[in-house]
Amino acid sequence: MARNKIALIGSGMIGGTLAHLASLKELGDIVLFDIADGIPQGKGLDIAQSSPVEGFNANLTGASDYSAIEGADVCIVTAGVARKPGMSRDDLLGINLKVMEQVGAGIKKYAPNAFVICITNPLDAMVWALQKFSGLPKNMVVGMAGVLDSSRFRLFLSQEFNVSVQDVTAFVLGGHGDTMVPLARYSTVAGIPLTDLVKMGWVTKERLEEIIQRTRDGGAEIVGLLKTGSAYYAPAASAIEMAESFLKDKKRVLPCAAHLTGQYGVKDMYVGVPTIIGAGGVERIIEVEFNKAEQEAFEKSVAAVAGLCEACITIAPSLK
Ligand code: A3D
Repeated sequence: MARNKIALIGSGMIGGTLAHLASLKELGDIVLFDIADGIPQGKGLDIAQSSPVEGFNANLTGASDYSAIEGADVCIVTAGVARKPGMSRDDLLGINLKVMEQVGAGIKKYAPNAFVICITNPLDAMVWALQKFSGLPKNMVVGMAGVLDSSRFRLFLSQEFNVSVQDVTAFVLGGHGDTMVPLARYSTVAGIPLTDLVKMGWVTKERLEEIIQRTRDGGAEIVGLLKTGSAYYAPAASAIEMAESFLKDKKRVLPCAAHLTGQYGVKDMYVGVPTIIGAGGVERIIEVEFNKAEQEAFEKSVAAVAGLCEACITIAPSLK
């Protein structure tokens, strides 16, 4: 049986980390793509040279021509620009929208059967535009944000409670980052909802709110520390978890920016919701009931994403 082929479109900080993680996990052969000629080739060769030491089998190649991604099973898109201190994700919209147009055309031509995971920011608008530019089936194009947001939330909760990260689950919905909607009722420590942990005196409501705000600002905290770019280890690990669920038909329940066709009252938009990812791409969207406060927070988040999609249409009217 031939190995899977994974195309990484964008070979910057996240792209390089994706290549390393996918190699270590032996997810398949890897093509790194970038417009900066030499970077994908250099990173591919460097990682390949670690294979005898690490003991993994994978072919790594670098390219600046889309024909190299031909027949890819998975495409992970990080092409574009990342935030610098003082920038919001939304500041990236104009530049990255043009990049999505090129990437969409490349995927449409050479990898129309791929499962596509978009990471480029502003995430919820870029994945929406990428699906339209590529014309791929909507269930085969998703955005990575929820896995990262919930991973950050899980880490901060595990540190607060002094328990293993493995025993903390988190449930987040909505747009990426600032308007993320964490559902405390569905986030647990070993099955005990956070709302019960408040009653049990493990954490106050106020402290929980601080942790949620730190999670929302999780990306900005790292941008502020790094000063030259944004987070890449955790975003890469999160996208790899999604790719692995597709490639191995694991049917993981993962929060992703998925195309909604009326679920949660939202139509033709990508918003973070719990999904099941298997060999069929997004195989199911899980709909839970909201209470009033959750509904309001979700609607606010959806409105923010809708505003970004409108801004995309102004720049690229063909997206309408
Ligand atoms: P960076 O290290 O700058 O890599 C981006 C790469 O894209 C560079 O190597 C560029 O040369 C390349 N590139 C630019 N234009 C094109 C093009 N037209 N075609 C192909 N390649 C191109 O950034 P990064 O890897 O740190 O981040 C990549 C993206 O992910 C940014 O937009 C970030 O904002 C975003 N990001 C999203 C999350 C989410 O959780 C959604 C988290 C962290 C970063």
